[in-house]
Amino acid sequence: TQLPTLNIEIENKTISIPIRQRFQTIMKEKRSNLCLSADLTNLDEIIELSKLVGSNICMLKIHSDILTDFSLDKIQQLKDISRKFNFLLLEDRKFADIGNTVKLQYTKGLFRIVEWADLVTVHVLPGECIVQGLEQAAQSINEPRGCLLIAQMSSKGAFTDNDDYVKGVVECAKKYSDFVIGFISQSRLTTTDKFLHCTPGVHLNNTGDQLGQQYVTPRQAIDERGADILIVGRAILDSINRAKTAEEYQQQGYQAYEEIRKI
Ligand code: BMP
Repeated sequence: TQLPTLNIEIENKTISIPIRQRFQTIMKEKRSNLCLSADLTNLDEIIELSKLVGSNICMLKIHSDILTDFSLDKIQQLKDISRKFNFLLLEDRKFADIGNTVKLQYTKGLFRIVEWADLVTVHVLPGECIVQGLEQAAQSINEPRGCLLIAQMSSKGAFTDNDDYVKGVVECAKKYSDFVIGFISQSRLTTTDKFLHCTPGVHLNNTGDQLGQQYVTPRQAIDERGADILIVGRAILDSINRAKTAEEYQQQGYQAYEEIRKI
């Protein structure tokens, strides 16, 4: 398999940067390990928000299937902003079907996810064929693409709380490590720095919601849950000043990341 790469023109020379390396460079350059989970139902609002917090985040995560005004034009605008502010776009699609079906879900339909999402999330429940299907589909695009495997979930009673399952997910990541650049996780799963651990369920003021979400603080997420990237949604979205709150999570998150991971 070919490494997913981004072709960038520098002084008329084209260089290729694998998506994993690009992610790590963005984090270092921007001093940010904050992924904003923009769980809003209006893409125009997400576009405005992404300009407001663009300099504070290393990644923006969306759920395109909750948007009431999705269009390929608007998603292109968001993609342009992500390039301007230098953050990745993650579609939290949570693919969970057989290889052939996910290939279609990734490339076709209303959303044509492969055309704009740098990264997607994937359940490995169907087995490694799901990753094969997505990786194959990604090769039709002349831009780097990658995925995050959902190893563990933040919600109460998650069935991912099973050592054998998690071990299987890690094995799958190792086998397809060109396309799989990390995990959605609640603990450190590998000793190498190769895989980025992205952890949702982060909030400074709440411990959970009414529907099973469980929160830890940014420092706990990094120290106790092994996170590299903090995925933060309502803590920022529901705050009075989203820009200021995003900056707080960026600063607290990156400071803890530097101290704990000793990068
Ligand atoms: P919030 O910070 O508002 O609770 O949002 C968390 C986000 O992360 C949601 O978009 C949710 O779908 C996602 N998420 C999660 O909360 N737990 C997981 O285990 C995996 C997720 O993708």
